Amino acid sequence: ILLVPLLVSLATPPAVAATAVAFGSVVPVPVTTTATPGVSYAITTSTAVYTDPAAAGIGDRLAALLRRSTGYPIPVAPAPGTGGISLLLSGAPATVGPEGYQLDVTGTSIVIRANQPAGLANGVQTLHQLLPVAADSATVQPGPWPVPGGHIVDYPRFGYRGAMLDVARHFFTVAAVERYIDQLALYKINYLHLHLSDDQGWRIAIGSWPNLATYGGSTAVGGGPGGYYTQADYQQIVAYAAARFVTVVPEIDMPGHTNAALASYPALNCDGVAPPLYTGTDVGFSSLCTSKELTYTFIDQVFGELAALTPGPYLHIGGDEAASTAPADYAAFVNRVQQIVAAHGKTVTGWHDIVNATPLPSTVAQYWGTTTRDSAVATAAQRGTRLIMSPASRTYIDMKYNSRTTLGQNWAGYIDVKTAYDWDPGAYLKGVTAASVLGVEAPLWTETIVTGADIDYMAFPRLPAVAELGWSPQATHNWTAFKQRLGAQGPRWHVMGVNYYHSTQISWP
Ligand code: TNX
Repeated sequence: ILLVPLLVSLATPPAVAATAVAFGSVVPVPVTTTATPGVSYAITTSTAVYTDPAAAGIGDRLAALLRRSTGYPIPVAPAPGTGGISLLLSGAPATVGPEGYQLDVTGTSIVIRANQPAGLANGVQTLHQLLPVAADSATVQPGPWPVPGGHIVDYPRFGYRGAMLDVARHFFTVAAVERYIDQLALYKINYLHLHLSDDQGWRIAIGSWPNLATYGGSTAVGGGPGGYYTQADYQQIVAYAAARFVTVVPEIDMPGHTNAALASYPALNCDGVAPPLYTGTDVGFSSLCTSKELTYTFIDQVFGELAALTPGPYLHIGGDEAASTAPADYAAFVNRVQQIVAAHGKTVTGWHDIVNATPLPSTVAQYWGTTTRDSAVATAAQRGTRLIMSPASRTYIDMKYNSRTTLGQNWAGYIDVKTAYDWDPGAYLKGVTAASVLGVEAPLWTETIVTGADIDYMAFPRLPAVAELGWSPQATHNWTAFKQRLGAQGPRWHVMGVNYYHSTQISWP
């Protein structure tokens, strides 16, 4: 009598049981979800993926995901097909725009419709979250593979949903960045901002200024070996991201945060003397020499090479914490750098300090302050400057969760999940309306972050919280509902090997 249940429980794989997910248990929460109770689609050995030709790459990646855990052949064929999973660039409501989609799961098929490939990619990410958690296993699992039935119509609130990774304070390999890109894409984050230079390291090879990478990239916070991306490495990251509908925004921080560059080339210094490399964590002590013509030749050549390698629209010029640059010099410098970036056909983004210059109409300022009042930023917004919202006390995922967190900093406070989630990017800053807000971004500074497991720990579960603020309509904002959907992601992260923080604010299943 006792043996039978014991055998049954032994035969059930522990953490990866292939049970159906609740329909609508998706992060970010879709605009509208309608479950069809009692109906589900079963992925079987005869399931195929049918795609419009322009979406073949999206179909291939979905099929690869399904093959890995199901062991089924999952062929990819041109649409139309009968049954199976269809990715179609027709029949989507116009209201879902370029990034939205419609998803229908019935007993006989799964159909995702969108107006653009980006929309299909987002629909596939929703489908991914509706797959049993076991689908994220790297090895073949027994199944079954039910997808809950229902109808979703979904599109983003903001066009810019970003994450920043500081690869300057500590260097992260191409593989680590690609892993992060996969994690971003799962939560419909569509911009990856790479902080490629700072006092402690220069992380991108520049052909016309080779010492930047080879010498300026040779250390890191704490004195480690550092590292840098070759231009081929950078292009690989850009292409990997693009295939997942993530656009890379490269940042070269200036005029401050430039010790690595100043150490690499004596001529960039006003006194012609290169400082030593720096491995500490102070900020505000370095400045490019704003009065030297060579400085602008340098910037033109660096941004020229970067623009040629970067298909996305934005180049980020940093501009933060320029405490060693006189205010008038700072304003003139930023104004001139904006022109250089524009001459290379790109749009400037910069930390919000740049509103102290005269932003071009196209320039985007990234708000990183700790208060909800900033009159200079509000005035700039009223004059047309668009904002990316990264308030440090909400979105800085390098902040500790609480006083017991060993990684991270606390200058902007402690940020547990509710603090990261419970604010409105469209109404956060006094005097700034949602119309000025391009979107949100969660920056991860890495003074204390060294490994991929460290990135996981700080990003999860806060990154999905910020992702939901960027995607989901304000009308759906609800902490109680959010924390339930977020908790349901825990078993998936476990299967994926994500080292997430088990916040006590969430009841993890
Ligand atoms: C401030 S926020 C910085 C970074 C640091 C970060 C640490 C901003 C634009 N600059 O240089 O890494 O604090 O949290």
